[in-house]
Parts: sequence; C-alpha cells; structure tokens
Amino acid sequence: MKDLIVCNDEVRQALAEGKPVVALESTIITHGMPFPRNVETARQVESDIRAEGAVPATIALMDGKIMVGLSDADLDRLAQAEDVMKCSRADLTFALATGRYGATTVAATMMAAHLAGIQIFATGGIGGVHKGAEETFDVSADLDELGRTPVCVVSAGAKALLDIPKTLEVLETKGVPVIAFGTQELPAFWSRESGLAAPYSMNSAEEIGSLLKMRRNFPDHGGVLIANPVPEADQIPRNEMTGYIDEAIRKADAEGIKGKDVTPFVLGAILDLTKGRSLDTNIALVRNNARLAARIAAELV
Ligand code: PSU
Ligand code: MN
Repeated sequence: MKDLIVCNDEVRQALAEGKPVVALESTIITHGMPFPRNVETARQVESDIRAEGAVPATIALMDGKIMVGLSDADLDRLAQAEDVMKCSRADLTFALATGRYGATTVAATMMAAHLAGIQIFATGGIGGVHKGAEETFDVSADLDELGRTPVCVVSAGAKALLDIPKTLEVLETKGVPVIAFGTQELPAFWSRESGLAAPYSMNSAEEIGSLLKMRRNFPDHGGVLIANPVPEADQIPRNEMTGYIDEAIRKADAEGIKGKDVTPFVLGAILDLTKGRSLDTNIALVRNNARLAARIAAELV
C-alpha cells in the first residue's frame, strides 16, 4: 500500500507534523465542470484552503498510483487528458491495475484520504439516491462509503436532481450523521433550501470538531456528512432550480443516459439551461466548503 500511495512533499510533511490537511476530489474537475474553469477552480480551492492555514490534498489516480496532492503539472495533465475514468469504489483498482487516469468520486476520495491518514474532505455535492431508483436501483456508492469509512465530508447537501428524502433515509440506515451547518434545513446544493429539516444542526467548526473527536472512539462508525449551505448571494433559489432540474432529467431520460453518466450529463444540461449561472454557484459553494473544511481540520490537530 505504501508504494501505491504517492503523497506530494507538502502533504507528506503536513501529515508527519500533524498539521491540518483537507482532501479534495477530482471527478468535480474532470466530469463536473468544463475546461478551463475546472482547473482554475481546482487551483482557487487549493489556495482557499491554504489561506485558512491548512494544506490541500487533491486526489486522483495516475500511472497506477493513488496521487495525494497534485503538482500543477499533474493537475494540467489530468484536466486535459482524454478518457479519464470516473472512479468510484468499484473502479479504483481497475484504474490502478490498467494505469488509466482516474478521477476520484466522493467514495473513492474518502477511501484514498483514509488510507493516507486524512480525516477531512471538501467537495460540492455527494451522490445519492436518484429519482426513480425504485426502478433503476441507481444509488450512489458515496452513501455506502459514508457508512463505512471514517472521513468527514463537507458538502453543500444533496443536489435536488436526487431523491433527497430517500437519500436521507439511506444515510440514516447506514449510520451516517448528517449535520447542517448554521441552519436547521438541509441545503440542496445550488439552493440553500430543500424543504426538509436536517437531522442535526451545528453552528461552528469547534462543535463539529468535538463530534469528530468523539467518533474516534468508535473507529467502525464510518463517516460524517456536513451540509453547508451555499452563500446567499450565490444561490439559485429552489423554486427556480426545480424547473431546470426537471427539464435536465427529461433530457437525460429521452437520450437514454444511464448509470454513472447520469450525474455528469444532468450537470451539463443544467449548465446550458441556466446559461452558465449554475457553474458560478457550483464554484462558490465548493470554495465555501473548502474554507469550512480547513477550519474543521484545524480543530483536529
Ligand atoms: N456533484 C457535482 N459534481 C460532481 C459530482 C457530484 O456537483 O462532479 C460527482 C462527485 O464526484 C460524486 C459523484 O461523488 O459525482 C457521484 O456520482 P455517482 O452518482 O455516479 O456515484
Ligand atoms: Mn449512480
């Protein structure tokens, strides 16, 4: 395992010295945002984390290795490579064994972060139970990973293109505490509101830190999901978003999009329908999550 995980110097040193480190995923770069704003955002989010006094560790699979902390050159290679695999738990070893480039989803990033000794991970939105899952069985491996791997994931909640009530039910079944930050309501990614109460609410990084310290006594308890609402100024309100999401899902159904292609396709369709506004919101919420994750990481050192 030691040979499979390649931490860059900055991450290796921070982990050795017990400094705060925040993991970042790479599917958001390769499958979640268009070039070149994907790379600009990846760099911006890394510098947001540094500005809060933590070290960013962007995770991806390259040349048969789990890379933890990418150089500028690695990031460019990944963002511009064709045929980058979207890697969740089921795909991780396939990408490593074949030497393919793999972007890690929330699930695979949690696995890699845990192997590297990183406890906090910032992203945009998690995968969940898709609408119509009672027919398609499309339930993201992110939920299973949250149930088994002890990493705290800071997200902006679940996208309203998922079935949010069913997603909450599965998280509860798998024993994952879901904590809304600074609000009682579960945020819905582009929108601050979902119409659903969050199971729990906390108001400071310190409170979240104390929960995570408590969970260290229970190493088989899996992960924690933080749902941090997008800043007010950057949100697209729920009633407006619903129309775009329904239209994008209709398009995906009409074109027969299935399985792991659904989320990237729907995100792309929403980008067109909102004339790019959804991307600005997406970037704002990822940056907001990265800053909170860095503050939580500081509580754990
Ligand atoms: N949400 C976004 N952008 C993304 C994803 C989610 O706004 O790129 C990615 C994350 O990597 C997440 C994955 O883990 O989609 C979920 O995919 P699936 O539903 O196929 O498990
Ligand atoms: Mn899926």
